[in-house]
Amino acid sequence: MSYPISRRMLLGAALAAALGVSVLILPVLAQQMDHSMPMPAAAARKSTGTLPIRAMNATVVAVPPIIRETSVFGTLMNTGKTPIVISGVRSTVAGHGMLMVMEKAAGGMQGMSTAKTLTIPAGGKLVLSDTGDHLMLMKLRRPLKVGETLTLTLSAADGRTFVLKATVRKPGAP
Ligand SMILES: [Cu+2]
Repeated sequence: MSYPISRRMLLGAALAAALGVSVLILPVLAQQMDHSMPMPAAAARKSTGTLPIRAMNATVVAVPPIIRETSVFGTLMNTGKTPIVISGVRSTVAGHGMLMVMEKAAGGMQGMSTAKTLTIPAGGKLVLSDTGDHLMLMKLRRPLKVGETLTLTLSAADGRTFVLKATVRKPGAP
């Protein structure tokens, strides 16, 4: 059985497209699989070091046991010379953590929404509060006790982390 010419050309084009795609993909796969190859610049910058952060008044807001999520406030100082881009927060007491920003919605109302990153400017600070940027711990695995210190891990896009010790406090308490 012979296909009409248009059909053959279509098949040929499909084959060429498939080949073209594989030619593009293969080097990428080879780089990912062969660890002896020189790493691309972006991956080479990956680090496991500690972020140059100083934390002040780190607070996990105390919530009734029935509430399964809470906020984290405080001030994060960047003691380094380059901006710190925080891309995640986690803690063993929570199923997952989120980065939050306050935004003005269309009606002028303020609402919080998730953010992929929060940035601490070089030599500057990021204030985490109930009216601005903050962190949230979701799916809490156990009730939190007022006065206990929780360990949170902040991570940056470049792979560095910072262990944040935060005290559980009632809202408004110093
Ligand atoms: Cu929130």
